Formats: sequence, C-alpha cells, structure tokens
Amino acid sequence: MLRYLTSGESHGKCLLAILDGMPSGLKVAEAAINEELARRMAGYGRGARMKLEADRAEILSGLRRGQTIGAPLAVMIKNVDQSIEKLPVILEPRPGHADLAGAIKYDLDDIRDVLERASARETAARVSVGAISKLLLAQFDIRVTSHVTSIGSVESRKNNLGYRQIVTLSQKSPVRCADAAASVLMVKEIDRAAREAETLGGIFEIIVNGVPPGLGSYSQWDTRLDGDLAKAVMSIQAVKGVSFGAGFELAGMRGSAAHDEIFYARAKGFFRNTNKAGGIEGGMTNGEEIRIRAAMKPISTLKKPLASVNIKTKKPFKATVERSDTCAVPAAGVIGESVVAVEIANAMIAKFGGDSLGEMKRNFEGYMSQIKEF
Ligand code: EPS
Repeated sequence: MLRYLTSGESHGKCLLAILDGMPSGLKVAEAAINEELARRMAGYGRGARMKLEADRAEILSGLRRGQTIGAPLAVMIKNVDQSIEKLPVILEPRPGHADLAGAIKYDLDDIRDVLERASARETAARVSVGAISKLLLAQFDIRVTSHVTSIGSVESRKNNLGYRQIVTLSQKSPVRCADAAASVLMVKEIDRAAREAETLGGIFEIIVNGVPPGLGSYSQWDTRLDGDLAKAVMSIQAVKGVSFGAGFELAGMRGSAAHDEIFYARAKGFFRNTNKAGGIEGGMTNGEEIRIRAAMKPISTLKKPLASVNIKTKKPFKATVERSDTCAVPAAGVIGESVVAVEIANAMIAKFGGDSLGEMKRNFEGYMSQIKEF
C-alpha cells in the first residue's frame, strides 16, 4: 500500500512528506519534483508569497544511487518565509477558513496556530509525493494532467479536447486553460477581482491517460477507486465539489443518453465513443481516460471585510487582511493531479504488487496480454 503523511507550517522551517510503499528500483531525481513544484507556484492570480518562495525539494532518505530501495522516502521543502515565531496573535476568525472550528476543537487561544497548518502551503508537500507517484506511473505509460475549465464567471469552451492538446494548450496559458480566448478573459476577471478586493474560485479537470481497465474493485465499498479519488481531490484546501465524467449533468439526462455504449473491433478490442462515466464504472477503471472535475471556492482570505466575532472579547468586528492570493485555481489543478497520481499509483501497486518495479512490470505485462486474449 502506498501512503503518505505531511508535516510543516505555512511560515515554519519547512514542509515535510514521508511517502511509504514505493517499489524498489524507481529512478527519482529531485529535478522531477522541482518541476512539479514550479508548476504549482505558477498561475496568474497568486499573491506576493509566491514571488518570495522558491520551492525546491530535498530527498532526505529512501534513495540510494538515485533509485528507490523499498524504504520510505522523506522529502523536505524549506520555507523562505520562516516568520512563524514572530507573527502576531490572531483573535479574529475569517469566515470560510479553518480558523473558528480549529480554535474551538484544539482549544487554542491564537488562531495563528490553526491557519499555519490549515493553509494550502501544505500542498507543496503533497505535490512532491505526487511527482514521485507520476514517475512510477510513467513506467507504465500512464500520464496525469489537468486544465482549468472555469474561473469566476468565465468558462472554457474547449472541454472536449484530447489529452495531448490539453497538455500543449494549457501550458501556454497563464491560468492553465486550454481555451486561449477564455484564458484572456479569465486573466481580466482576476485583475478586476483584485482591483475590487475580491477573490475567485473556479473549476479544474484532472485527466489520467493510459490506465488499464480493472483498477479498483466493486467487491467492497472501500475498494471502489472513485471513492478513493473523490476523497483525495475533496481533501484539497478550498475544494467544495468533485465529479466524474459528465458528473452532475448525468442527473438530468435520460438513461439512453447518459451511458457510454460498448463497441468491439479486432484491432483495438472493446472501446467507447463517449466517456460520460469519466473512465470509471462500478468503482473500477474501464480503460477509458479518467476525468475528474473539482470545484474550488473563492479563497477565503479576503481584503474585503466580512462579519465575524473576536474569540476573546466576543465582540463583532470586520477584518481587513493584507496579503492573499486572488485566485489559486491553476495551482489547485496541479495539486489535483498530484493527489490523483498517488491514488492511481496505489491502485497499480495493489493490483500488480509493489515490492520492486521489476515485479510490478512483469505482472502488468502478464495482465495486459491476458486482456488482449479476453
Ligand atoms: C495562504 C495565504 C498566502 C498564500 C498561501 C496560502 O500566503 P501568505 O499568507 O504567506 O501570504 O500564498 O499559499 C502558499 C504559501 C502556497 O505555497 O501555496 C493561506 O492563507 O492559505
């Protein structure tokens, strides 16, 4: 089983991730992790903090001669802003944040203790384990990408593009949107929101290409892969909705329109012409691309004051906050890819055995030739 834990505060010394269960024999370069960390930091709409930080991963353990040895991996990302001990006490909880519930739950008299850990800065650690999982998946020609399909009220009109096109086009966009025209409007929408002291949310889609059929299982509720994927994506800070394929649109369709009809050709085996299921049927991959959408709420650190209550005096106040991102949907897409990559890597290890990469590959190849004969 592949699992990980993260540690670290937003303005503490560093972020740490421990990734356990990677098979031996996988080449891991820090550069591959750093590339993903840089993707997470990019994206139009981020605030001053992103100009300050320069996320770089240092692998502390679990590697020898650049390869995994079957031991847990520890990855560290140092913070440039390590001001945690000097930062002022916060008594005024911000609506939409972990602030109030966190302070009540852990009996804390300084909300700073909550937000330091609840902050989305933690996702840098998740992206580092996602990057390593992507390296494992690449060994099986499985790739993961994402693109932004809406920011605020602006929607992409190019949502039915193929994997390659999405990778190429979203790379060119400052908001990681594959529709160039919508991308321009999204940037304008972010500028306007920033001028008006507002923040924006949006929707991103994660795509997993090259997955074999049969990952996950219908046999128990907790072996269904869509359940694991939904939990992983929902656990990203500020995500409020997750759906697969046509998702919520399916609810309004007639049955005859909602499903992906099955065809067979000798050359390519079973195939579909549509993918409304998002690549998952009965909690298992069906061999089509996995397509997951996630809705991110607008960032709750607002420059505009919202009503709240001081936790000490119990008096109402209206807070003003200086430093914040206006929109982090492009970054959230990269985080989505990362958490999904970990879940798919885990499902691959569950199906094909995860002690060594060689063992995994032999089992994978055996299964793939079994499928051809089916
Ligand atoms: C965040 C607030 C901002 C963001 C931060 C998340 O940081 P600061 O309060 O230091 O200006 O930039 O995101 C990151 C640091 C990151 O790496 O993503 C928050 O309140 O959650």
